[in-house]
Amino acid sequence: MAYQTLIVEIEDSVALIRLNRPEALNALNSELLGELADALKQLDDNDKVRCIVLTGSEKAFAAGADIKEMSEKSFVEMYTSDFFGSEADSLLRTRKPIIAAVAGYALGGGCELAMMCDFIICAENAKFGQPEINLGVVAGIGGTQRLTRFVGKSKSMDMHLTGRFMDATEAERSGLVSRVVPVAQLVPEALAAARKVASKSAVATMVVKECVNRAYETTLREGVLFERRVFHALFATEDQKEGMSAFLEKREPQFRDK
Ligand code: CO8
Repeated sequence: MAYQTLIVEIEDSVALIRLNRPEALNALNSELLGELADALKQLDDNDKVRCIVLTGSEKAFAAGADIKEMSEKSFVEMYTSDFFGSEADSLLRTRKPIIAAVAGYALGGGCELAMMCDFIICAENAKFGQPEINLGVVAGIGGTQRLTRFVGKSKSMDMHLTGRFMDATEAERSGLVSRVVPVAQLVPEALAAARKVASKSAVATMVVKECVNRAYETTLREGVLFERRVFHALFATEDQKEGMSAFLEKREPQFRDK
């Protein structure tokens, strides 16, 4: 998988995607987002891949949408091209788990991209922000909605209205990230987490993803009902029998994704 703006490696059932536009702190332009959508689709279709890690550099996960690319566009150009809408939608269609490993800046579209992943592990130097207000605009790929669900209204308003950055400690305290690790440990820790996810039943991991995401999209009652139905449905899988037998027989399960 050869790309201009990404480096993709696959090892032990885990794919690592590195955003690679160092000259622009991994700013998200059409080329990068198009390549990312393509890579995710291919990895989702690749039976050897069971979990995906998305990362940037030590300085920047991504410093936002590419301001140079956007600055001269008109409303009609943005609207008719559905600027970044289809790329964002295609990221969300990925059924395999995606872990964001964030070091340095995750700003604007970069913060939004991290939040579209399934969970975020960040390095101690991470800085999250939605500074679009400084450019006279607003977040455009879900920031006002997702950050609010992650950290609550008051902190989300603060971030969006002042454009201030949130450091790793605050991000963990606020529930935006699941873990904070030293910079050098970021990718190894994310890959280790991905290998752990990859060792589970792929059917069950897809179901977990659907269930947790449903919590953001429906009422509690409907979400709990959905969970109950898919919990029951998993009893139609061999992996459920294997997982429970392995526990009772005090051995490691051998999941076969069936
Ligand atoms: N776009 C384009 N280029 C960028 C971006 C960006 N978002 N961020 C950094 N760069 C470039 C700089 O222009 C610079 O390039 P050059 O060397 O050619 O001048 C290079 O990266 C290095 O950047 P700095 O010299 O500025 O590095 P610093 O360490 O001094 O500062 C910062 C780092 C604080 C990250 C600073 O670069 C910055 O503030 N960047 C902009 C952050 C920002 O405003 N992000 C939000 C962008 S808007 C957005 O994301 C909207 C999302 C929704 C769009 C979806 C559409 C539907």
